[in-house]
Parts: sequence; structure tokens; C-alpha cells
Amino acid sequence: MTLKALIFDVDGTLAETEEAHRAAFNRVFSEEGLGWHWSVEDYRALLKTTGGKERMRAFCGMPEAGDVTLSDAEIARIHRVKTGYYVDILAQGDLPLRDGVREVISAARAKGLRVAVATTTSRENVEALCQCCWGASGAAVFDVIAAGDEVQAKKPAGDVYELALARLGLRGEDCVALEDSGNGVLSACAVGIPVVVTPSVYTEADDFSGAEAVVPSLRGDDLAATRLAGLVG
Ligand code: XBP
Ligand code: MG
Repeated sequence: MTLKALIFDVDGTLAETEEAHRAAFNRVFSEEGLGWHWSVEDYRALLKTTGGKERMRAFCGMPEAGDVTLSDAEIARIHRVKTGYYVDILAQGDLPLRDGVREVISAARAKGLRVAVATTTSRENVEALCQCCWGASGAAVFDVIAAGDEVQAKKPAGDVYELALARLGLRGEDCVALEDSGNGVLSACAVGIPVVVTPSVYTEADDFSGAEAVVPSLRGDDLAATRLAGLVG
């Protein structure tokens, strides 16, 4: 089967974005006087719930949240402020792409493959990352962007990869998904897309069974033993 497209997860795969998300959450929590602060260890556990609004909802049910109760509308409002802070952090322009990402995307395009995104985060955050790392719009970097709030169920459900496939007009077997998390692997596998995993700082201990390969980075030498061998270089 000829490879026709690469479909990239965003957070943790294109760049180590989660510390920027965590800082944005903690800033809005402090400003709202919620008495919440997510440490690195808290956040590692909380990332099992994908999606920022869903993560806040899950935290509301935990003893660490104290006696705070938030309606869905309040969570949505606080999350919109969080998104603004995240975009502001990325606008500083100093978050790098992970090793090999730029080269893999350039090489894929040069070989006529299409390049897509299937993410749990918002389109606005994808735009911010593209501006930060490529100085270009999302549409200039990616042929297709499928984002979290466009689908009913976020990862580990397959919905967002299904949407990316529909927009590409391709089948799972025509593509490779690039992921960093166990939830991402489950999502891509749910719609029959082979997955290459590059674990990120927050997902190193995840269960990647189901993935076709787990490699440290997307650099050419790390990809040598995967079906993406020969793409770069
Ligand atoms: C990662 C996520 C996201 C981010 C925060 O998803 O779960 O929720 O942590 O983004 P992926 P939002 O790796 O699939 O991109 O607050 O915008 O949801
Ligand atoms: Mg990810």
C-alpha cells in the first residue's frame, strides 16, 4: 500500500506544548480565585483526560478541587480565557518543534504526500503553534486540520482521526499517524491508521500497545526501523 498522508497529533508530538497549557491553566485558576494549582505530577495524571474543558470537569470531581463547583458554562468561559493565555505564551515565539518534525513535514510534502492534523486541542491553538514554529498559518502548513471541538468524542475515541480521513478522502491504511500518547494511539487505531509514537515528557509511561513503532524522535535515524524509513534524507 502506497503511503498517501501523514496525520499529526499536536500537543506533545509537534512540540512539547503541555507546559504552556499548564501555565495557562494555572494563571486563569489563580485569577479566578479557585484555589487550584496543577503541579507537574498533578498534570501528568490529569492528562489521562483529554481536552482542557473535560480535564477541568474531571478535576471538579476530585477532593483536590476543594468545594469549588463549576457549571459547564463557567468551565467554557474559564477555558476560553485559558486559550487566550496559551496563545499569548506561544506568541512569544520561543517554543521549538520537536526534533525531526520540520524535516519530516518538508520531506513528506516534497514527495507528494499530504499532511494533516488530528488533535484534541482547538483550531485556534493549532494556528498559534503554526505561527510560533513556522511563521505561517495552519492552512499553509497542513492540508487538513481536524480539531477537538469539531467532533462529538475526543481521543481515545476515533472521531477526530475519522474526521481527518474524511477530509483527506483517504482510508486509514493509506496514512500513518504520528502520536505521543496512549490515548492518541487508541484513537488512531480505532479507525485503522498505523501509528508511529514519539513519547513526550508527559507520556513516557503510557501504554503504547497497538502502535506499530515507538521511537525517540522523528529524526531520520530514529525512523530507520519504521515504515517512514527513507522519507527523510
Ligand atoms: C492534548 C490535550 C489537550 C491539551 C490542552 O491533545 O489533551 O487537551 O492538553 O488543550 P493532543 P485544550 O495531544 O491530541 O493535541 O485546553 O485546548 O483542550
Ligand atoms: Mg498528544
